[in-house]
Amino acid sequence: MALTAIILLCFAALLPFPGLGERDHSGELKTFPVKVIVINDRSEKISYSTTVTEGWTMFGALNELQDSNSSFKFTSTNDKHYGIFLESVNGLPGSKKDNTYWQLLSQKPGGDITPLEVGMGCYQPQEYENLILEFTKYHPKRDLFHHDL
Ligand code: B12
Repeated sequence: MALTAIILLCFAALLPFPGLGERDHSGELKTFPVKVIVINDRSEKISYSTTVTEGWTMFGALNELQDSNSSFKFTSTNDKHYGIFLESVNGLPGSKKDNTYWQLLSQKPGGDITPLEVGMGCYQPQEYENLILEFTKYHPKRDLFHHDL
């Protein structure tokens, strides 16, 4: 009986569980601050702070901010190919009719402001990053082929 238990334990120790026990599964994920800057249709800038855990997406960061600060609100829709689309911020929606949308931009410490190349359901914010949500008008014909961001 004891021998069977020892054999089973040795076998279990050899089983491949890749990742388990490594840093990512140790429960020691770092949390860090990010800023969310909203630039609305009147070009007013409102700056918010929130805390993000390593590996969260931008969608997670915006949800955390919404849960902790009643003056920030957003809504999103699901695109079946590209994932989560930011639809409205603080009650102001983008509109296909008016060719407006909320553009997603980022500024890392000491860096330039650049548009994100993926949606907020994929993008993972980094430490001290500024996530910028800017209400923007697009040119429908030109943007059908590329983003002039
Ligand atoms: C036109 C276009 C837009 C227009 C769509 C509005 C409209 N009424 O047409 C606008 C300017 C709003 C737009 C915005 C963005 N877009 Co865009 N867009 C395109 C483009 C050039 C064509 C899409 C299209 O019309 N297809 C034809 C129609 C018939 O198919 P459809 O499935 O109905 O198209 C819809 C979706 O594509 C959706 N959509 C467009 N862009 C995005 C981005 C995301 C993240 C989501 C979830 C949905 C989505 O809007 C279309 C109309 O409803 C594609 C590239 C391409 N050539 O395909 C990039 C593309 C889809 N967009 C992209 C990106 C990154 C964005 C932005 C995140 C850019 C930014 N930094 O802000 C934002 C979304 C921000 C947000 N609020 O969440 C990437 C997606 C990459 C990815 N893996 O996530 C693509 C592939 C361009 C690229 N190569 O970088 N976009």
